[in-house]
Formats: sequence, structure tokens, C-alpha cells
Amino acid sequence: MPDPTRAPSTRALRLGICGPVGTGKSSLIMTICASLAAELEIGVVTNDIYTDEDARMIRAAGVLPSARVVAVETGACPHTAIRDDVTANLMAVEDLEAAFALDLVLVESGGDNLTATFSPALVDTQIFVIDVAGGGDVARKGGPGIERADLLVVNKTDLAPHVGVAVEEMCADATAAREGRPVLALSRHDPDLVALLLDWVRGQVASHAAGTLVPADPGPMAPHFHAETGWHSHDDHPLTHQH
Ligand SMILES: Nc1nc2c(ncn2[C@@H]2O[C@H](COP(=O)(O)OP(=O)(O)O)[C@@H](O)[C@H]2O)c(=O)[nH]1
Ligand SMILES: [Mg+2]
Repeated sequence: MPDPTRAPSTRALRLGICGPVGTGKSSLIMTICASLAAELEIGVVTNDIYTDEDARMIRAAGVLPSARVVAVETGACPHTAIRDDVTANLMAVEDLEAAFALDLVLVESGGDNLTATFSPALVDTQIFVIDVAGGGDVARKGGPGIERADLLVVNKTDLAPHVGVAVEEMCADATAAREGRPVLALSRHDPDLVALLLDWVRGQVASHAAGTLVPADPGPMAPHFHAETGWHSHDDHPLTHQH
């Protein structure tokens, strides 16, 4: 239900791309840029633990002018930079928006595990990416991103026959976990599936511009373990936990 008190937005849509390492987040960003750069003004913020590897890869792909791709180095706790203390990411997004008249800023999360999600203070909408190579049971394992991200992408469907995964079953599991939220099977090698992704992105940009997009928080990540400090959760105040 659109919120009638929300004014149409004049800033870019901020779209977060989250999910485990290697599931295809940077590739998905490059696909969106390559396909939509003619119709939308796009910028990208990447998060890497120690390097600017993802930003360099996206710049090297030549899908955007280099200055529109900015890297945030997160240190050893990449989920904190997208969830608890989003300052560095927000500054990177706002700098891009100030430098270029953008319609869309894509924020890629740092390589992390199944449990990390973006704060609604940083992004307006978010995609969680899993892939068939991670195993057919990943969707059943749940977590805030799989269950409540605005879109769940089940990626690399072209690999399914090689890794013995039934894509339909995996998507059905995901759909059951998501209470009606959308699930998209995707392969960058399948233009029909890529077209569905692009339509979803266009729809989000349009409803953001119209002021009808209401950011939904998937919720905090589950309690988890760091070797140095042991178990902690991210539902506490950002300043009260240390890594
Ligand atoms: N077969 C296949 N490989 C893909 C697809 N998308 C990405 N990849 C590959 O998966 C690997 C990891 O991709 P990347 O985008 O760097 O993942 P990220 O760590 O989530 O950003 C790379 O070798 C990509 O070429 C896809 O749709 N199909
Ligand atoms: Mg990446």
C-alpha cells in the first residue's frame, strides 16, 4: 500500500546487492550497468575487506565511467559497514550523488556469509544473491536475506546440470520461505532471465521516483561467531559491540 505522505524522491534509488562470496554480485552489477546505462545514470559503491578488487573489476569491464565506481574498504567485519555503522558507505553514496546526477546507485556488500543484510538507513531496496553451486539446500537454510530481501536471486542456473541441482525445487523452497516476496532464477547467459531482472530494477527505480517505494528492513543478522571475540549479534547498539 503506497504511503500517501511520502513525497516523490529527487535523489537516486539506492539498491543493495548482498549475499555470500562468489555468488555473482559483481557480475550482476556489471550486467545491470551494461544493460541500463543507456537509459539510467548509474553509480556503484563496492565493499571489500582489504582491497578495492571488486571496484577495479567493475571499472575494467568498461560498463561505467571509472569515476562512478567507488570502493569502501571495510576492514575485517564487512557486515558492520552495511548494517550497523553505515557512515563510510553513506558518504561514498552521497559523494557519487553530488558529483553526478544519478538515477541509481548500486551498493555491493563485502564478501560475507548468508546472514548479512543492508540497513534501510543505507539502501532503499535490496537483492540477496545465492547460487546453485552453493547447493540446492541453501534456500531452505533461511536467514533474513533469503527470507526478507526485496528480491532473492537464485543465480548461475546455467550451472545447475553440472552441480546436480534442481532449479525449480530450489526456487520453490525459496518461495515457501519468503511469504510471497519475489524469487528470480538467473543466469547472465540467459537473456530472457536477465530481462526479468532489468524489469524488476526499472520497477524499483520508478516507484522510488514516484515516492511509493517503502524500504523494508529484512531484520538483523543472526548471532554469529568471530574467532577473536566469540559470539555476538547485530541487534544491539552499534557502539556497544567490538570486534
Ligand atoms: N556460470 C556462471 N557463472 C557466473 C554467473 N555469474 C557470475 N559467475 C561467475 O561466478 C564467479 C564469481 O562472480 P562474482 O560476480 O565475482 O561474485 P561475487 O563475489 O558475489 O561478487 C565469477 O567467476 C563469475 O564469472 C552466471 O550467471 N553463470
Ligand atoms: Mg564481488
